[in-house]
Amino acid sequence: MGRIRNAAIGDLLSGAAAGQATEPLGERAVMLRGFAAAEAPAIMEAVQAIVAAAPFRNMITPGGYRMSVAMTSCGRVGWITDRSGYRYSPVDPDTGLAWPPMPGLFRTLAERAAAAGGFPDFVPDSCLINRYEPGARLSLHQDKDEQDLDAPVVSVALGLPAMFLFGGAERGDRPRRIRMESGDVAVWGGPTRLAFHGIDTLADGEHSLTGRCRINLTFRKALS
Ligand code: MD3
Ligand code: FE
Repeated sequence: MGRIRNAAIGDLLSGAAAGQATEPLGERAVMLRGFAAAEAPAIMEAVQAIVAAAPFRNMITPGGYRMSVAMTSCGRVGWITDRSGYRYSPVDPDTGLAWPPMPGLFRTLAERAAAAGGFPDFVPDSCLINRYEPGARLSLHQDKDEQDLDAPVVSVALGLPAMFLFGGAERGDRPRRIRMESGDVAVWGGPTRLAFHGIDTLADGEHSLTGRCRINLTFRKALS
């Protein structure tokens, strides 16, 4: 059976019936295995177009460290960090221009995933695009720069696999290690929205979709 026919069946059936595993991660948080697999090549093409207008860059933390993860954004605002702090900005500080608009493909994927995870009203206004090369990592942190913490975060993994570190409400809570693979989508809401989390050092490898890197999209409602 061809790729197009499989995608059509995937559109008609709900996750479980389509053979996609749904794993609970916490209260109001789920992992949708393979939810974005069929769309992954189209997502990567859209990422390339965004990166042509708003290149990946390794930003500086308020503490003065250069992040090993390279980032860019699309949507009404993008997440940035520099010596003065973390925040959302309507302008890309590297180009002085508005961030590229969020592609319809991105928005509908994020909204479908949020609905499948129990958040039917989610409308993202920002998509942070992270690029991990081998050796890059993201240390444990909370996402709390958004104005609306009742909205979930939807994350989409592409390319090389990574170990997601999923901690608790306190930085010192020992994190669980959850492998994320290309096409996996996670929805983080409710009390889990403020859990500490990070990505362990990316192992070297090669992926047919992305080459020698991992790309992660996180969709947020940053503005109220
Ligand atoms: C759990 N990104 O950009 S996405 C980030 O793979 C970030 O690039 C990671 O953490 C990445 O801030 C992980 C998964 C994720 C995103 C937000 C969360 C997990 C979350 C918010 C609360 C709890
Ligand atoms: Fe985060």
